[in-house]
Amino acid sequence: MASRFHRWQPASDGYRASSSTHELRVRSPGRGIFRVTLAPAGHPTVPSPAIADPHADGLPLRLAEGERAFETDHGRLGVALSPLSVALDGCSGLEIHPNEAGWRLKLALAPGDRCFGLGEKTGFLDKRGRTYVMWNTDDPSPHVDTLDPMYVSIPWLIVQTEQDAWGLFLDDPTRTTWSLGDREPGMAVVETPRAHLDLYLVAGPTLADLVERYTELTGRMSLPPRWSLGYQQSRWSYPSAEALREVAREYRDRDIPLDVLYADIDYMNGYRVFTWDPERFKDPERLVSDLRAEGIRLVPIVDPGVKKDAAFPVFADGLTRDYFCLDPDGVPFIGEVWPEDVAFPDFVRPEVRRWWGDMHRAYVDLGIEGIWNDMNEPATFNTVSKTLPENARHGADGEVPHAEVHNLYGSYMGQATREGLLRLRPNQRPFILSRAGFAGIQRHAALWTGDNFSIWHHLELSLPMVMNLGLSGVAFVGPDVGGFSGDGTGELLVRWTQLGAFTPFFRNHSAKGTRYQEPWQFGPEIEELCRQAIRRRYEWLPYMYTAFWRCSLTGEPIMRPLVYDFPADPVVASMCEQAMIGRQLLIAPILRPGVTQRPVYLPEGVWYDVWTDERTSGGAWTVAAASLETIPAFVRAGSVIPRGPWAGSTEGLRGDHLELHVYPGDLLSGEWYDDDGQSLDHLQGAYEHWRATGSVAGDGLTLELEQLHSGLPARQRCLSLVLHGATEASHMSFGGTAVPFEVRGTALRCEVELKPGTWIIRGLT
Ligand code: MIG
Repeated sequence: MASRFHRWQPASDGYRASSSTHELRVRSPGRGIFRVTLAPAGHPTVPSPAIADPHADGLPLRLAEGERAFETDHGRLGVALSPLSVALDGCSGLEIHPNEAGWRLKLALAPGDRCFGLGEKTGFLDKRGRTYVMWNTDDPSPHVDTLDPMYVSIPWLIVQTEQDAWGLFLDDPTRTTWSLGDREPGMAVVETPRAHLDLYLVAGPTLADLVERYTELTGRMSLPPRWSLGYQQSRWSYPSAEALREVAREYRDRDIPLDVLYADIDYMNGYRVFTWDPERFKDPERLVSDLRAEGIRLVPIVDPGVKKDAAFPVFADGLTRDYFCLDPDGVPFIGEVWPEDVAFPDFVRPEVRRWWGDMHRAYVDLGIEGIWNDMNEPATFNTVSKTLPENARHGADGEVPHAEVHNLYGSYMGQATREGLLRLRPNQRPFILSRAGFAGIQRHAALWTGDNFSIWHHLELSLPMVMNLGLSGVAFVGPDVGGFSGDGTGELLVRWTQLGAFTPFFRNHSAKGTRYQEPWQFGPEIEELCRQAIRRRYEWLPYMYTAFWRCSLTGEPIMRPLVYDFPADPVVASMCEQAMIGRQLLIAPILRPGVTQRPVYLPEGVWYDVWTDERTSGGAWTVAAASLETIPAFVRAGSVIPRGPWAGSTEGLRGDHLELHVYPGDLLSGEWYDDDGQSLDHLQGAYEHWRATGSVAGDGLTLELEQLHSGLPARQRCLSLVLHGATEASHMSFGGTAVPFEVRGTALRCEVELKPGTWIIRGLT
């Protein structure tokens, strides 16, 4: 880009400036969002599939400040042409420099600036001080801080300054590099090898604003089926239908809730996708329906590699249609995965996605409702890079080099699978779990964080990893509970299960050759502790489900760092050994063996210990007791939390018994969302949404329960109202009628019919 840019010219959707070789464009695709593209003249930049709606209308843009800034009604972007740099209002400038065939971006970081986001990365919450590469990779080594890259690439950086936060999304699926105050002290340096620079600058000022805007751009998770929020058990592998039935039997006999069992790769006939081993899985339809009768869904794994076997119809058909990725010579690239030689479907092409999606009829016809996508980086064992060569070819004419779409492969596979399931089961929510992905993966699949180890460090690591994914738009995520590789201990499993009960995705999974990891494998004491933790998940499901619904509307992460909710508190600036689950619950998991108490920081306000109802004033550290049955957990004063009795599976949660748990504070608020848990009818209004608001004054409490939306058939339901931190009252009424109540330890409780009304308590002590 040797030559200079001429003056700004208005364009159909923004402004452009040209040099003799390049075209620079500025647009505003949404409130507080500016898109800056820089590309060789005559070669317009096309958004990647990360962008949910590439045709969305932008906002009108005005030139301001003597052509040195652009304005919309919702923000301002400063732009200098020589040297080229862009800056959101009040934020430091991002310099743009040519770099070999691509670009280098430079940004000065102030000493207190923190770096969040970047999707799935090892290390702590603040990513500053290291260099990260975006290149989806299946690396079996332990996920220590120096291991990079991982399975997922999300080129979205949040810069949290001491005042506010802003974000940078580089819509570029190639191998970009992010050096955050590492190679150049005090500088963030981002490099792309691609000639097309496609940059979004997103204004805050809060993390909540940023995630909302980023997910407006890259899309949001659609509400998953309720069963996928339940507890799940997996193993590489339960090798036969009988083995799976046995696990289901154990869960039911032991009265431990369970919603999902997984069939890992050994269910297949010679690792051929869409098939079942004729001996070990003689009657999969029967297996699926028998498990289903117990409230358990079976989710099979589906890898992208199609066994190279002329007699295997999927391979033969894919070959005839030319649907596989090609090597540089134009013949199908043959990798080596579990089935030995395999070809890789070219998911980049819509017709291939459709073909693949339709193939899921083989599963859907058996009653299967969810699919687990693995190895979709894609991983192969027979190349040095452990993936396709960068010059392998995609596209109908083999015109797209692998290097340009590598990071998209997993997302495209998730899209193919989701769209296929939606076609095959119209109006039923699919569940897809993926290992790899790019920005926007949240529209297609949930993620688990891959092959961790059964070690305490990986329990701790899961917190910042899940939270940075949440800040990167992917809220439905969790680690393998108990750890995947290596043998764990009973104590580790208990602590991990206690945390898992509050992470968005909650699945116990373990590797071949390691110790079995179901809750009962470590003796009756450990089993009982896991049972309690898993039941807790079901008790809190109304709260979790409501948080999932919120997330589907605004992108609001379900599990997030404290800085998200308390941005002004310097103590929590980079904190990641505690987390918020939704707006009202704070958890502080135990992360070391033999530990039965831990320091917990409670931000400003008053907090209730969930297990003892003890009140503590925040803005201070406290020490929480945590014998092996307890995960320290605190609720903000003023919260009204929907809960319910546990059941053996989400199916048992009939929604005919709701509990509202009230934690007194000056002002009370809470909400509850419910629907049928499985169809898309909620998008047409078939849901209900309740709001509780009220106050505590003197010795009285008033709580008004309103139904903001009632789109479900009316039915008789029971509501338990529970007031925590109180031991006596003189009078209680609901909807104008006096109601009897009982004192249970440190709470007062009454049962009424669930309907709108006002709960009034007098004479509280
Ligand atoms: O090369 O399917 O991350 O969850 O159990 C290992 C076998 C392949 C890796 C996944 C893991 C799964 C395993 N897979």
